[in-house]
Amino acid sequence: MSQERLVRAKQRWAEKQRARGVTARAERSGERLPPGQKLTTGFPVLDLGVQPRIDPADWRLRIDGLVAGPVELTWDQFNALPQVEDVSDFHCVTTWSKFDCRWGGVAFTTLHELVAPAPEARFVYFTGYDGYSTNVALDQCLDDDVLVATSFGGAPVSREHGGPARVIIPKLYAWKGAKFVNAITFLAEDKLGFWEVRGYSNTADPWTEDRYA
Ligand SMILES: Nc1nc2c(c(=O)[nH]1)N[C@H]1C(S)=C(S)[C@@H](COP(=O)(O)O)O[C@H]1N2
Ligand SMILES: [Mo]
Repeated sequence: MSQERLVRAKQRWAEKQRARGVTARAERSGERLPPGQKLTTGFPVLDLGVQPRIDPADWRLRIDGLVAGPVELTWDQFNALPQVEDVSDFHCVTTWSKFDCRWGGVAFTTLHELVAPAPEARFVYFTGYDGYSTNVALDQCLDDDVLVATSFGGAPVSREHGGPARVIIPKLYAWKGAKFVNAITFLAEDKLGFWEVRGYSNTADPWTEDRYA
């Protein structure tokens, strides 16, 4: 077969497969959807039954622990930091995933630089205004897709989804991202968060179905 005909034949085959939804199925069972997850187009809400209402004038983000310069940022100070956007997939341990979430806010690495953690700091403990907490190894937080997000899809993060600001760590199950975030603490020793003390995995890798400890 000539190369031209081969290419045409492949193209027709690809179009047919796409029409039959093969691409979508392959994506669901293949590389993009972690094992045991189902794709959702909605955006379920998971919280502790409280959605704190925080006026931006009262909002604070404290960053402390083993750092050279602890800070307590106001809403204006936080928003004056360099802003980034990142599109990522969202995987909840209760088996739903959402693709192509466009988050905007401040990169974790920016906050890390701002407070200059000591070399002994190897863990991060996040606290939310609702009393939620979660812990993550510092090296997991330093990927450039880890954000303290204030926008979703170009609009402010809604209260139900953790506004004014929530943490996003795309490579881990979503419980590792604190909604309504209020404090970020750098620690030398790991300290288990809300779900981690209740049997959820400490490492939370969706690709190995690392769900419960
Ligand atoms: N403050 C706070 N953050 C939280 C939670 C919570 O209850 N409180 N739930 C976690 C869980 S289990 C998941 S799956 C995601 C859910 O985010 P969503 O409600 O925007 O879907 O937030 C995580 N962060
Ligand atoms: Mo979750």
